[in-house]
Amino acid sequence: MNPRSAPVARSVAARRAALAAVLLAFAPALAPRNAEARQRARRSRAAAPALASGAAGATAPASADYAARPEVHAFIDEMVAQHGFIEAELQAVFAQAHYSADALRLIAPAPPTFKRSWRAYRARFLDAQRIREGLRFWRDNEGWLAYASARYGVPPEIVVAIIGVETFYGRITGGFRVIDALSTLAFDYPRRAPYFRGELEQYLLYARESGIDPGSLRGSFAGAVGLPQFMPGSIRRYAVDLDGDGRIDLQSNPADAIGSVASFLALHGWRSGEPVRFQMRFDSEERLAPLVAAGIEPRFTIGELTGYGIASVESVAPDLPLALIDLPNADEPTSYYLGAPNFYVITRYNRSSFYAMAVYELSQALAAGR
Ligand SMILES: [Ca+2]
Repeated sequence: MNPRSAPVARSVAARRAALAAVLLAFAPALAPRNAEARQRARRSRAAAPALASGAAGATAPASADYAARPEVHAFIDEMVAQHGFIEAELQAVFAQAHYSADALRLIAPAPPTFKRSWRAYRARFLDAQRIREGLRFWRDNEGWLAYASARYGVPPEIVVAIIGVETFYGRITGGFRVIDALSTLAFDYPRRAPYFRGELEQYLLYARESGIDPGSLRGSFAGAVGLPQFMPGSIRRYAVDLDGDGRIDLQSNPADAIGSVASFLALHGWRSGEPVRFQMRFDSEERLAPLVAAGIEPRFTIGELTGYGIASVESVAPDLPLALIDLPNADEPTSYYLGAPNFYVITRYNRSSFYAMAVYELSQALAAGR
């Protein structure tokens, strides 16, 4: 992940080079966050008979007995050599790890024929119940939200909205054993095996540091944990003990979840007091194509965008870097916005413009409802 937005590229050559870098950065699949949204999307896709073979990228396991697999032995050897784990203890952990066909089905990418719709996605997260429960979560945790906001410079409504989109304020945190999900994705999902082997390593380290039985923790199909759905590597890098009780608890402690979301955004470059996005007008959709291709990393000033027939509806600081954000609506016209650096920061939490825009719009609905 590259947490910082690049300086504004001014020459065409520089833009092309930057574009190539952006495209490379986005080549991997979306970060497996936002368990609820992705599970819902997968369920709705799976409901269509033509899409039923969604796990086509998965391979059948060589053996569901992970402790007996040579690649698991090699992984254990690495953990012993690099981190001083005890071999017999890890053997016992993997003897208890189970292959999860559900994890593979849920993580499989959408088929290329799937038509994404921002309006349909938005409607799932901007409903009355999610707004009402978000206001309740805000009231119940007002002190911690104010404290985290002061400490990290991230507005409370953004933190509440992320927890709301991720897990409905902690109601849906995932029922997969993390060891099952990560073992399956590390050893039976070749497409992203290196990533999930890394997360499995982080998970074992996290469990050891925290005195947690690696077989006990539950999370999403991708191994994301707790109210904010942090992957194990993110827990170790970004999570904080906001209430100062000596342990980081993202599963049941809203204070630690709130502090950890704010910490994550701050460490990924959140700019305190700056906007997230702007509404815009444009002359012709054809002229927008190169800006769509340039990706979501903000690199154009409003002055440069004027050259593409774009005007912001709201006033924009002349030196603020912006990106064109395109949100397809299936067969209906695409929605377009100007994304500021803070929009890009939200996409570091989950690499999806739909996700970041839903978080922002929910945050605005929550702030308006206070
Ligand atoms: Ca704590």
